[in-house]
Amino acid sequence: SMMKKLLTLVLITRPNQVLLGMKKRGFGQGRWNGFGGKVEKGETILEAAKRELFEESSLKSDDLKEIGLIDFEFVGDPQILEVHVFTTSKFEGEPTESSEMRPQWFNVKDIPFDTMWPDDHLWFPLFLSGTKFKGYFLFEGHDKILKQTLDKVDSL
Ligand code: 6U4
Ligand code: NA
Ligand code: NA
Repeated sequence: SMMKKLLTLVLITRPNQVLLGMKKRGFGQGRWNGFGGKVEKGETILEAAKRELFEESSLKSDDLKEIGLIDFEFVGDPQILEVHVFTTSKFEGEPTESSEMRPQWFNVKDIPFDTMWPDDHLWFPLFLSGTKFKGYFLFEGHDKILKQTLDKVDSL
């Protein structure tokens, strides 16, 4: 709807590690995150996830699996961000810095939550254990969560 914006977020894994990118500009600048962005007219959410992954990291994957769905609301903004979270361990290419993201592998025990969106430490454990989830977070600004829900689900 007019008040929902569709976004993607892709988390690439290899044994005991996750690939994150330092966002160099735009929304979430200065934070480590997965790769993703806005779904454009005429593409599916999955197509958008693959496109943004390639644009931001140079990686290609035909194996993206949706594992999470998170709605973000910001006080004073009627638009909800509906973020579709995907993951895979099957990909081609070498992570390469783009104008938007500087990729780096992190050990799962060493994920830089202090330099990530404040919701991430809440749902990353579900993602890392292969548990599908749905969440809702109400933010005041970009640093403070006022309300939240997070549920494991069987399907998205
Ligand atoms: P463009 O048009 O590419 O300049 P930009 O403003 O940089 O857009 P974009 O498209 O990269 O934003 O999308 C924002 C990304 O941040 C998406 O992958 C979704 C993700 N994101 C937004 N809020 C988040 C949050 N609270 N936690 C999180 N990821 C979030 O982990
Ligand atoms: Na983006
Ligand atoms: Na984008």
